[in-house]
Parts: sequence; C-alpha cells; structure tokens
Amino acid sequence: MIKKLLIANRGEIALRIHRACREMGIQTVAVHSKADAEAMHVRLADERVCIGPAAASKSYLDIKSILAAAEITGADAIHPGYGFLAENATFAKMVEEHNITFVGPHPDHISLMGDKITGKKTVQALGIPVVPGSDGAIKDVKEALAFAKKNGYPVLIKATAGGGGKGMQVANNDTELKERLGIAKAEAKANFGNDDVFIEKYLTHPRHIEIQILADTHGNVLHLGERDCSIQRRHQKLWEEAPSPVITEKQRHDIGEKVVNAMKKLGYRGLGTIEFLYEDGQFYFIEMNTRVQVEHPVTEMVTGIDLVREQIRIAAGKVLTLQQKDIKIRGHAIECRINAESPETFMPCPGRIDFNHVPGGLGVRVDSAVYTGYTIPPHYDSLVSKLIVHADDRPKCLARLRRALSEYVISGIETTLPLHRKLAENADMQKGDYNIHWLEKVFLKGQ
Ligand code: MV4
Repeated sequence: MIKKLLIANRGEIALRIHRACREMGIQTVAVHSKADAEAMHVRLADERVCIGPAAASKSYLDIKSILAAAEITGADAIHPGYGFLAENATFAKMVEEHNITFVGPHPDHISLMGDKITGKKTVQALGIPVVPGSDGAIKDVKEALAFAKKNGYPVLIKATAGGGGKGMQVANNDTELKERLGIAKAEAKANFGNDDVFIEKYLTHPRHIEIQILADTHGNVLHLGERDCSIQRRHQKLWEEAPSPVITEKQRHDIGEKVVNAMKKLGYRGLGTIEFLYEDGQFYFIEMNTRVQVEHPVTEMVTGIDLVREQIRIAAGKVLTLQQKDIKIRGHAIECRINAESPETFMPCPGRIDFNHVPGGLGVRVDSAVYTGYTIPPHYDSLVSKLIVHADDRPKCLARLRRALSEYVISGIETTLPLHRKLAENADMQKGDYNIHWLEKVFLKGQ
C-alpha cells in the first residue's frame, strides 16, 4: 500500500486529498508556492516543501521541482488533483519512470483523450454514441462544405487539441463555414500549436450531462450515475447536480452500461468522466476527462462512495470491493461553486477574508480551504468554496440549499454567494428547466 503521498495541487482539492489520506493512514506531503505558505492543506500535511514562486508555471506546473520534492521526502505516490498537471501525460509518465505511483490513469489513456479526434473515434468504435461529425481532421474547405450539405446547418468547428470550449466556431451557412474554418485553424495553431480541426453537427439546446466511472487494474469497471453540469458561464461550471432532473432510471442504466463496456474494452484504470451533450432524449459524447473533477462531491453524496479514497486504492492495485448492483442513487445533491468574484461582472476579487461562517446541519457539506483571516492570492483560480447539499429528493434539496446559503457568510471579499441565492429561488431552476445556454441567455440577461 501507499505510505506517503505527495499532493501536487493547492486549495480545496489539496485539502480533499489530504483528508482521504489521513483516513487511510497515508502520510501526506504538501508542495506549495511562496504565495501558499499559509494555506490550510500545507498546515495540515505531515510534511511541506516550497517548490517555487507564486506563478503556477514556476511552482505547481514545474515537473522537475515536484519530482525533486517527491525524491527528497520519499513519497511513493503523487496525486495531481484537477487542473495543473492532472491531464499532462508527460508528467504521469515521468512520475512512473521515477518508480512513484501516479494516482491516475495510464499516461497513454491521458494522451488518447487529450486528442479530441482520437478520443472520439476510439469511444465511438467501443459503442458510445457520438455527435455526427467529420471523419477525423478536415483536410480542406470542400470536405467541410460536403459535410454541411449532407448533415445540414448549423455546424460547429472544433480544434482537435482543444477542449473546454477553446477554439470553437459555429457556422450557419456556406459563407460562414468557409470564413470560420480559416479562423478556427489559425486560433487552434496559436493556442495549441496544432491546427487540426474537425466539424460536427451543432446541437442548439443541449444539457451537459456526464457519467462518473471507476475502474480498477483487474478489469472491474463501475458507473456511478450522472451529473448535470449545464449551469455554466463561459465554460466555467457554477452549479452541478446529481441525479439530472431529466434522466430516467432506464436512461441511466443504458448509457451507464455502454460506458462501462467501452471502458472495459479500453482497459482504462482510475476515475474517469465521460462527458455528453444531451438533447431531445439522446446522448452524444463530447470528451472524456481522465481526472477527479471539481464536482465529484455530488456523486459522493448520492452514492455514499468516497471517490478519492477509491482512486488511491485503485492506484495501489487494490480490487474494487463494490459491484454494479451495490451502486444505488439515493436522494439528490447540488453543488454551488462559490468564487471570489463579483456576482454581477464575474471580475475576480482576491483579498483577505475578514469573516468566514460556514453553514452546517444535516445534509450540508462545505469543501473549502479558506478560513477567517486567510488572504486569497491573486495568482490562481477564484474558487473559494464548494457548498454541497444532500436531501431525499430535489425539492427538499433545494429547500436545504436555500437554508444553507442563508447561513453562509464570507466577508471582506466579493463572492458569487448572492448569485447562488437567486438561482436557488428561480422558477426555471426549481423545475429543472434549463440547458447549457440558460444561465447566460436567460437568467443573466434578466438580471
Ligand atoms: C458542442 C456543442 C454543440 N454541438 N458540440 C463546449 C466545450 C466542449 N467540451 C464542447 N462544447 C460544446 N460542444 C456540438 N456538436 C456545444 C458545446 C458547448 C458547451 C458544452 C458543454 C458545456 C457548456 C457549453 C457551452 C457552450 C458550448
């Protein structure tokens, strides 16, 4: 078993990983930048190593410094969390070459899913439904026009090295397609150093629904149901829930089975999320994430499974003790991402938290690494806290969420708490009547 684990991350996820390790009897090593010397996960870890200055490129993204910290402390595993190096195949490979356990998938599976065309082709061949699209990279304008003629407009141009929405272009007719193909290729080249693009039929009103899976190194794969992550702004999720308000037991079973069979054939290991767009009753694969996700707690609340613990057990070569029949979706969970941002303009507002009062009580969980007197550094993302609420059904969960949000006080900085209070009161939200465009096009327009 793993004895000492290095946490190659910061903030709430570093603390989340530390907590799982503490409960498992695993020693922890926190690595931190100069800006994070006072961080909670650093205070709680068994050992700490300063790996560089505030800039992430010189600390949390510095592979050599992190590997040196692991060598010095004798860590036998590294957990990358999310963001930073979590989906960097080179890092995963280097960790393993140093005979350190990488808490994550095989590096080849990280690369495979990092390339959107290869990822899509692979899962399609394994029986997962995908969005109708070009057969691989678009060679020329003629090929793009032919696809649009056959499938109809609108179409969406995507960068193969993209993901998370970067470098996408919608085209509504031939003129736009000719024009935007060039723009998309230039943007892809500038952003990712790879100008390959592919095209898909553009779904106009989908929900973003993702399936959580868990795979051990002995061929066992489980799915833990879905999360609905449609409430987003500029590709940043704000609110996630499980189960989705629109998915039936049968749909969950059917898509779960497809995903599990595909992952078994692929020989995938670790935690994974298969992202889909869901429109008019159909699922369409968009991409796969090969890491623990920010929104993993909603799945933990409805299944009772500690995902980070399972992730570490899998990395240690343990067999999953659960079977698919043991996985039951119980009640409903909602997560609100509370950011240090203006609730109106979404401008980041780092600074000192003068007072931090977190809600509690039955079914209320707060995953956060901040405290009264803590100063949020300006160098990293603005996530301050995740408020996760669980109850027997969705209406009770919303009532509990409104109650918890009314207790929550974070002063000294601006946060998105007021936005979440309005969302939890909103009629469309109460009906579960929303898609990926609802927040920006309906809710925020009406504010
Ligand atoms: C799409 C789409 C509509 N049709 N693909 C955005 C991020 C990337 N993962 C895929 N994305 C989309 N792909 C087709 N064929 C709409 C989006 C999209 C989106 C997807 C999920 C969550 C938020 C989104 C916001 C805008 C666009």
